[in-house]
Amino acid sequence: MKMPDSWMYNPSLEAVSRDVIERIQLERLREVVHRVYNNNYHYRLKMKERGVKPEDIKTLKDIEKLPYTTKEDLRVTQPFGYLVTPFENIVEVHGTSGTTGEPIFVYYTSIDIENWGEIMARSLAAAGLTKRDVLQITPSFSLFTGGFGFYYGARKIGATVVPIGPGYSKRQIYVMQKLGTTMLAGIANYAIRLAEVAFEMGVDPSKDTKVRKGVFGAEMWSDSLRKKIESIWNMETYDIYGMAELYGPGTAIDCQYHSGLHVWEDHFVVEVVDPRTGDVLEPEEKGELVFTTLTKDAMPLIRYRTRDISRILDQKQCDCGRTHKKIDRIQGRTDDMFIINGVNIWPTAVESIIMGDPLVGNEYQIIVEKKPSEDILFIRVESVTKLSEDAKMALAKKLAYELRERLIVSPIVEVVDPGTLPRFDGKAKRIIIKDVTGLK
Ligand code: DLL
Repeated sequence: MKMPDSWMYNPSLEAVSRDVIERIQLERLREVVHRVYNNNYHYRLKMKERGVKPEDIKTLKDIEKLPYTTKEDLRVTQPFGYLVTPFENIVEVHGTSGTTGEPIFVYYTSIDIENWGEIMARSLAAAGLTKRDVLQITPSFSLFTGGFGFYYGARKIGATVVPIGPGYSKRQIYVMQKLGTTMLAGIANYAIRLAEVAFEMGVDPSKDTKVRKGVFGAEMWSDSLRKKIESIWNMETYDIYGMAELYGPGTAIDCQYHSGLHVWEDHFVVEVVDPRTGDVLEPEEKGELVFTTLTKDAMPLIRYRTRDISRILDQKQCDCGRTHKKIDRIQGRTDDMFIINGVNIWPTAVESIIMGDPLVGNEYQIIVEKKPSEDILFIRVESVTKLSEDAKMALAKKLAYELRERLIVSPIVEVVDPGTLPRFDGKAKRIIIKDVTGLK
């Protein structure tokens, strides 16, 4: 059977009418709220404090009566605080990447592994993975959810899985060429790293490999970086979103129309709230993503505050036929915004501007120096090829001008040679905050 470039793994649920989706959501929401109330001390306590009982959830809108759950709630009750099933039912454990502190453990029963595989299979099918594809999985198979998430989904589709994990970039290129990898899965920034290594080996990724599709996520990646990856590899890219607390990758992905990421709504209820006040926002309004899990078995989460910034797109039928709501690409995190002399700056905004310049290479660094008198923003960027000192100065001046015009900050920009700045096999660490106020 010939499968189209992009197809639905489970059309009876992916293209179902909105009425049915919402009916499924309400039924599952009521069930999960009863479950956590009856089986988890912390949820029961929080709901009692808020004066809400499971019976009060009569419509989907009633979700707003429920208390939020935060990363801090999970952290202070580690390791087992939010489990709602006996530990003997747990078949797998993963953890958050710990970018905001200590890793938080998350737990899976065999039902969870099945559901995670389902949403990942739907996501990979949306990106066009079929059983004839060779999928090279570059995130690690570890407490990090990246490797296993892609694995469970690809196994359901029956694609040929190459579970290589991160690093050993030369070997990645070798394997990719020998096995004829057609799809690459990973962290966006690693696609750039791999391309650099390929060129060092005399391999042009756009011509000398069969990789034509990539599924990337796990960190913010701007539209400019995306364009760059697509052109270097001659590939179509798909943006996959997820987090350990919500199974892992697979909460949402864009379809072939690339106009937002479909959230698998029979598994999650998505809301967007004002990160400061917690007020629920309307579609199109930008704020913090909040998810309620509808099918998680071991560790369901009610109104989980992700700290990720996005918006729910105004509901319109997508041309792909999927009826599940779409969110915008992630713009940043509530905790990675930094403030320069009172102006709020999102790293994505900086990345979009610098990566949009054709003379800028693959890496950059943002250094914020907080002094008692003022904050100074340094931006170091690599040029795409080695430049003369004069050309470096000219590029730095141009970028500083662009950043000042668009972000209302006055950064000091330095252009350095290609290959000078640090590379990362996992999530990139490009922002350095130096506090020299003496206040900390
Ligand atoms: O990063 C899961 C994942 C693996 C997603 C592979 C996609 C691909 P955590 O380590 O728990 O889980 O980190 C979750 O990563 O809250 C976001 O801030 C960020 N993130 C994940 N996907 C995206 C994306 C995995 N597509 C945190 N765009 C989340 C931007 C993303 N940020």
